[in-house]
Amino acid sequence: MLRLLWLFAVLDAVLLLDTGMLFPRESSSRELKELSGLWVFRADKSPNRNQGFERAWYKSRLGETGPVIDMPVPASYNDITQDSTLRDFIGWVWYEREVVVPARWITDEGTRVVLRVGSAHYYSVVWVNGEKVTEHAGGHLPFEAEIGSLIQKDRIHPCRITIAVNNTLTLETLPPGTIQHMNDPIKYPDGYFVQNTYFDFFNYAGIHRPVLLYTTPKVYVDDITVVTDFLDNTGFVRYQVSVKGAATATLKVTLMDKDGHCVASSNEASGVLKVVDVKLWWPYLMHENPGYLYSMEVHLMAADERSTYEDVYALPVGIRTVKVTNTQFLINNKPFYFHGVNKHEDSDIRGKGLDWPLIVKDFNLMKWLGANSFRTSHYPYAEEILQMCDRHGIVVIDECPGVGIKDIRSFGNASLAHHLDVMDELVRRDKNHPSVVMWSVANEPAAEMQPAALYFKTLITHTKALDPTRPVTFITDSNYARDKGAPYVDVVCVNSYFSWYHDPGHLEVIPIQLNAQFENWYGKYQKPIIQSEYGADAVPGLHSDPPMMFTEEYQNAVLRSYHDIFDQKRKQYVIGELIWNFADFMTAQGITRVVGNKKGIFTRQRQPKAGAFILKERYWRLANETGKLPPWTKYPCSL
Ligand code: BDP
Repeated sequence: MLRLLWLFAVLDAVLLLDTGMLFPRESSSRELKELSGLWVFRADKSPNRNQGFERAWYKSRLGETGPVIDMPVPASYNDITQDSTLRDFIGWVWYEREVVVPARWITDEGTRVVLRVGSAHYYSVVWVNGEKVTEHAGGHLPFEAEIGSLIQKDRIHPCRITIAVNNTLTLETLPPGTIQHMNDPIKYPDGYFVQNTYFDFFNYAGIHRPVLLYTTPKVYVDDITVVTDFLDNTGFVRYQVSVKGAATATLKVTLMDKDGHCVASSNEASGVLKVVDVKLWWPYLMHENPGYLYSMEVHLMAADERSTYEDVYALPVGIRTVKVTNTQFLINNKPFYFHGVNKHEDSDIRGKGLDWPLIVKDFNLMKWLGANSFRTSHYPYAEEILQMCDRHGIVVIDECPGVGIKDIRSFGNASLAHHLDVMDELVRRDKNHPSVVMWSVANEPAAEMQPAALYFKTLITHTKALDPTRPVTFITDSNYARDKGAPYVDVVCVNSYFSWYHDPGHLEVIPIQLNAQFENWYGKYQKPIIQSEYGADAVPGLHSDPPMMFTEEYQNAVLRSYHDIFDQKRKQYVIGELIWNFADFMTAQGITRVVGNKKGIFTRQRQPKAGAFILKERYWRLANETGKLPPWTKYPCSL
């Protein structure tokens, strides 16, 4: 009973968000039209970058306003051409695509047509047939607009979608940045400016995730929230369905197992589904059948004087619990040790654009490595990736784009308000993923600054109120003065680069410094600790023995030395280790980066460096000790 009351209480909190952002799925009542492929593109290279707005480029075909080029969507635009001014462009770029919309979508008055952008960096304005339909601040997260009435106005021509995207970062965006104007005529051309950022990845821009049109009936399932629990063999799925378009509707909610058998059902908009002989959602390498998903099928029926409406939406549901004690991270009440990676959405040519071959390759590599988890450093990843995690049992620390918050002016009210909005959007999008076990509100902010204490207290408290079912963390570096968020988090996540940024070349300092790091943080906060980043750059093919910085041997030595201390502390309160980084990735140009960051254990093209084999051996050994290997794995023969 207490358990059910708790489920009710937390669900109400999750529902603080009032409009849904369900992933668009086809069903018997919903159609979908992907607009991936070639779009028409033009960068606004006018001195003030504002010509597109001054001359209203959205009013006619983009090709009529000036020279245009082909641009793939989804993809970053930066690496598509040979033009360095486009690679390094700052300002507005314009995308356009004409779409033939099925006649029925237009003539059927009971149909809603929605335009959805998976993500665009960073500020977007969208027009349909020359009329503005929405704008959105921030990359990495989806936004939508209902466009049915606009496409009805012009039934003859194809529907013209124009999206202007601006990658300029300010002190109040996430991540923050500044524009610096260089006014010295002896050094710089007239009107010269640069974008300064305080994070270590290339500031890719463009439309990064699929754009699509989808339909729902006029009365539709707007959102679903699930919170799960279990007791002995019984699973509980507390759910809430929110309906839009009518005051009343009849609902039928059915939970199906993997074989399509109904295991529980209800006719209420909210309630608890009881699942006997529950199959829990388990992480990869913790159970022989990881990533078990039920399907919650919501069937809505409604009627008004004109018509009847029927909507069907199927949500994958994994039943699992997450809890944190002061020394452990528990999934389904069993200790879970994160042996995983930090990633980036980053690859040759497409930059941060969603790319299925890359996604599947990365999952294969993570499984090969024996990784059971990753952190979405340093921003929310595509929903398609989280769906893969749900299905494969890869555990996720879901991070918002609060990276590079280094300037005191980025702790002001406007920044905080935006940061809270972004957390709202992130939780709304990802709340139902069983793979997501923790929220990360920021990476390495300059939290020693005085306003940071209140900023992070507000941010973390807000996030916990949004979702009391998941722990919250923020990622700190090894500087203890930056602990302002630590009193409020559930898990302390620390990044450190001993023998790299501190005492470069001195491998011998790692044991003493890493040991002190753990003892200090645990001593002060008595919270479990994840080593959320550690590593060293290795230029593939560069060798030296004794090891020197930037060689594969040095990267190996750093990993081994960290691992020795992890092995001592994981018996106590260290609950995870995430290598920085899974793969090499592109950064801004600078004197510490040789065509990008080389801390990957895989190259950017996903080939292993020597360090990958060290990690692979370790992760499989850890899995053998702490988890349960699925029957199909052949450890240790697979090493
Ligand atoms: C860490 C940052 C990460 C960087 C890494 C590095 O969190 O984004 O890429 O350092 O310098 O402090 O390699």
